[in-house]
Amino acid sequence: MSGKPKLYYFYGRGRMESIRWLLAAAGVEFEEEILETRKQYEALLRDGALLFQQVPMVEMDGMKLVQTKAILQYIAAKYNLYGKDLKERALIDMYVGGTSDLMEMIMWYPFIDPEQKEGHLNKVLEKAKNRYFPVYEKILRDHGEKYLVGNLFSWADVHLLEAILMVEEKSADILTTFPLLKAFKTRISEIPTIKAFLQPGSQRKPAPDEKYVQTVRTVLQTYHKVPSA
Ligand code: GSN
Repeated sequence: MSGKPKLYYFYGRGRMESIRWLLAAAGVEFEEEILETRKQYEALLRDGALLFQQVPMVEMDGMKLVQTKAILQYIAAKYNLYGKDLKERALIDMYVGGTSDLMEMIMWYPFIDPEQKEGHLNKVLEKAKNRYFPVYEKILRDHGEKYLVGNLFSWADVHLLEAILMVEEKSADILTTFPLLKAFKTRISEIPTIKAFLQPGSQRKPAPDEKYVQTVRTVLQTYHKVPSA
């Protein structure tokens, strides 16, 4: 064993991408087992490797971690990206909760029936613009600091940058009316570990395509019921 965390997921973003982002931001190298076939997934089930028969699963520190939020919280705490005290931790959880809700709506987009895609996307962009981004813009304006919580780089910053880039892929000029978020994006993107993750050839995954959707459906043998935005 290499000692590096090993990530079990598809070749795509889905629920694993925020975990990749957080490990990369923390400067932690990781390996990936890419699930391409139903057989691979069944082998994991047979081995009892997936506590709730679901991925993401991350093998690290002698554990087989599942449940995306638990995995992220463990990594954030282990690598000092989770605030200085319980109150900062609560703020980080709240801010990450918002960016998670926003990103989850975008995560479902490729699985939506074609005729519903445009309506879903419009709702997501409306919420980004009128519900989520104004909150983070105000937080940065009110305290005037570089980072969202405690004047210290945290998981909340990593998650917000991931969300901003994801929304920008759908609407390139979304930050026009959010000058502080624009500056935040530039600032956080310059952090060396993040800068490296943003370079081509990193373990960051591309936006989902039809092949990704088909692989997920084949491996899990499900047709996702998509929650509405
Ligand atoms: O956040 C979490 O990790 C869990 N609460 C949900 C994990 C989950 O739903 N995983 C899916 C694949 S990733 N995309 O949705 C999964 O493994 N589904 C198979 C199943 O039988 O539920």
